[in-house]
Amino acid sequence: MPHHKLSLCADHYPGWILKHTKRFIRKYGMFTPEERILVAISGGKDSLALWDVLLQLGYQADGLYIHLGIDGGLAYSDASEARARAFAARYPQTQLHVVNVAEAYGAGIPQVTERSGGHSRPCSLCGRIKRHEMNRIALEGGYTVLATGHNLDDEAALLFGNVLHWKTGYLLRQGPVLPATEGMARKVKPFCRFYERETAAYALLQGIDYVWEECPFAAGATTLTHKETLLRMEHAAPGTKLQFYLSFLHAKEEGFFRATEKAAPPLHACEHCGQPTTASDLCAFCRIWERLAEEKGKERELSSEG
Ligand code: Q46
Ligand code: ZN
Repeated sequence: MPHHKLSLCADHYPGWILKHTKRFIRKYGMFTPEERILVAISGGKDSLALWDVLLQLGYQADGLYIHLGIDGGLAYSDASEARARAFAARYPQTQLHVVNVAEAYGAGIPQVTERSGGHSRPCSLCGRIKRHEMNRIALEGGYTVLATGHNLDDEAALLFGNVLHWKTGYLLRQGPVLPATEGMARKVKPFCRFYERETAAYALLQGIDYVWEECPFAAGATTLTHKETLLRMEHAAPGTKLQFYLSFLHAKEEGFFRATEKAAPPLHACEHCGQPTTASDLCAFCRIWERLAEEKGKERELSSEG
């Protein structure tokens, strides 16, 4: 780890990750040992490594896997679910919640995207669905905290994109902890200061079997371009990403980013699911399924006319 001027052997490396995760959890006030944590599991290295670390540290952490119905010739969602289930079997004291979107709501991400008639991109639909379901399971299960495995590479790329476009609203919300609001669980990112290769090394050393492939819809995403740019900068000057992110957090602490006087739009309970939304009737998640039902209805009409 040239950015820390530190080299560790396989015996000591996992302990280093545990020690620093615990330090970050305390430093940023993410949660206490008394709280119940729901870890969003994708089947990839970061989320499984995070679940492992939290359990090793003695936290009460359960997992949630959301099957998005993505195949892409790799049976991507099936393969990811299998890894999540195999990992959960290593810790009998924990629970893995599984939501299958197609079974629960009638269509997976590819079908929802197809029926949106090119109006919505898969990742934007997927993001809305995942956020809603994670929050739903957290609230229903009595979890006060929702933890995701975002690492430093993810956070630095997100920050880079937010800065490029000066998305001040997003910059205000970005950080290791997003506090709970009415109807929304607290969100935390305990791995936000670890490089991707550090979480991968932890997963490998712990013998965690994870999905190596990227989601087929990730290709061409702008965050990947930002990651490549940052990687080049990191090669030229090790520690660049860490410095970029930590300096941002420091600037936030100093009050560099402030909420504007403009009042935030009022929140209402969604008429269908009850989750908070700025819309007056349905939340963004319920609108996806309402539109899908309308499309299906139109198709039925057309086929009966034909
Ligand atoms: S799973 Fe979903 Fe990601 Fe796949 S469709 Fe896009 S958002 S790339 S983290
Ligand atoms: Zn809703």
